[in-house]
Amino acid sequence: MRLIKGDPDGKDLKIGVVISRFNTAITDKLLEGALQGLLDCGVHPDNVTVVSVPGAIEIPGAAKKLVSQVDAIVTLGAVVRGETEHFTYVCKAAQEGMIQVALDSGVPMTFGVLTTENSEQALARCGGAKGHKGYEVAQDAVELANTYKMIG
Ligand code: INI
Repeated sequence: MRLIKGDPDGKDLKIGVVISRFNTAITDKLLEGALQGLLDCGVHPDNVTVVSVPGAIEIPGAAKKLVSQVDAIVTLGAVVRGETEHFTYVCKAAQEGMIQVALDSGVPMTFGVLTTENSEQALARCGGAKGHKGYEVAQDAVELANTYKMIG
């Protein structure tokens, strides 16, 4: 049997982070955790490119522009249901768009877009009781970049 699983070792990797600003109180925390996750994997800060976009819908487009420059992309955002049907469309656009870019490019991408009923649930997932999605998906991106390199 041949097991292919990358190490969470980022010392030779270039990583892109696409962060949306909608619900900034949440996304600022996601970014902080993601940058820490990358540092803890040994990614050099000079090898991290952060692209800021207005909202989750804009994430796939920015990621598509970035793919040729990096080994993996971390996407971060916060879609909170609130009172509006818009929630469903924003979630779907962000999710499907990211998957399309990842499949078309072959560059690994991780999905750190929180989709929650309210802000409390989101905050619990960026350094609260439910862990830190930004930190997790940053480290997942490093592992995946190495996995893809191993597959060849
Ligand atoms: N964008 C988000 O990232 N989160 C949201 O919760 C959200 N809501 O609820 O509307 C949201 N909308 C903006 C959208 O992503 C685009 O930026 C906007 O439609 C302009 O294209």
